[in-house]
Amino acid sequence: MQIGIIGLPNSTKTTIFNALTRGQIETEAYSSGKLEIHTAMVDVPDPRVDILSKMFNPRKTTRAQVQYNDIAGLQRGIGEKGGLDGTLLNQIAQNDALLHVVRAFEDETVPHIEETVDPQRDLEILDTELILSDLAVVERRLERLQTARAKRISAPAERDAQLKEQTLLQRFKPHLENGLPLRDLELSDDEARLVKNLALTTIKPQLVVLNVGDRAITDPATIVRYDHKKTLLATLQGKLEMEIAQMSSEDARAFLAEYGITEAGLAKVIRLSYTLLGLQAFFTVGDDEVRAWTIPVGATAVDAAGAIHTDLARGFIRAEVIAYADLIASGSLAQARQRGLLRLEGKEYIVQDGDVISIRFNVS
Ligand SMILES: Nc1nc2c(ncn2[C@@H]2O[C@H](COP(=O)(O)OP(=O)(O)OP(=O)(O)O)[C@@H](O)[C@H]2O)c(=O)[nH]1
Ligand SMILES: [Mg+2]
Repeated sequence: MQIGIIGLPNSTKTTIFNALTRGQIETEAYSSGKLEIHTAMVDVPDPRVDILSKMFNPRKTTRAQVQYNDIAGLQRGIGEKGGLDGTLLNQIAQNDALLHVVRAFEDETVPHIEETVDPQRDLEILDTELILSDLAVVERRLERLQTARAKRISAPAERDAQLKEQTLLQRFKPHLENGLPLRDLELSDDEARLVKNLALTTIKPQLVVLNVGDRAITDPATIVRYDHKKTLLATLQGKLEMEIAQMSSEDARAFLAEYGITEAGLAKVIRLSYTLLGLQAFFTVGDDEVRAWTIPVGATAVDAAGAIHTDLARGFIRAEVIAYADLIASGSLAQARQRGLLRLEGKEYIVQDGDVISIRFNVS
């Protein structure tokens, strides 16, 4: 899973990136305005993995991971005239979801490119740039498809797909022209696949993070109104969270308690990202390794096998499954087996969040 951090210049993107990745990238009061990307992988915090690891005492414990990309270089006006610069656009488009950082704190020592602090306005400025950029992408692609049709340069099979794509893009265009993000549109899986390789940005699920500075505001609705599909809002105390992320876990716990913060920003943002992207975890366990894996909600046992290795999906026979809570309540896998809590499931079984799974397979 890759999450791209976007926001206006000096909106505190790098601060949030550091908070999420325990990073030490320098943050500055003045924005350089250059295209600059920082990348880091982060373990997904999941207390269930710690507990399973204690139970099995494996040689290796592997957590699911998320990659954060801190993308600088967006500003007002950038989406007009043919859209975003190709490199910047690709940097944004390669992510599964976008984390949009918006400044929501006053501090005279930190300049604001729009002079005043106004989260609603800032949210809309960047939104508009991305919508304009998508509109440029859609118009360019429509032109290309029309030329291909006029010149009949495509093979018949390809022509059918292109016609479908054209119909879909013709639906996108007025929607974008009305100033709305593409993620508001209901798309079938087939439709989503048709435009997957176009560098569209507003089609991506978006998590808006309001940096509230040192104010303990937890309800984003008190700051902005932003009602879109596949969109979640959260508040973070940016600088504070960054400092917490850079502490030892013991110090961090004490600090969180002192400030009345119930969940560290890192955990909160990852949790929301999972919700936003419709993801969940399942586990594999053993003396060798306890490991967390990420799959979409609704994925089947054979999908889970495929997440581990394509061979496991190909040679899939059965999945041996136990719910996390049942395993913990039993005390051990052997006990759980004795109690008859391990189930054998077939290919079509819908995996539940926290399932502990062992795949039986046969590849010849
Ligand atoms: N008072 C206060 N200042 C903050 C907070 N979070 C970040 N800042 C300051 O805001 C300034 C800009 O932060 P950055 O994280 O560098 O912003 P950015 O969006 O990465 O900037 P560019 O990449 O240059 O566009 C820095 O001086 C930070 O110290 C906060 O919670 N409170
Ligand atoms: Mg930065």
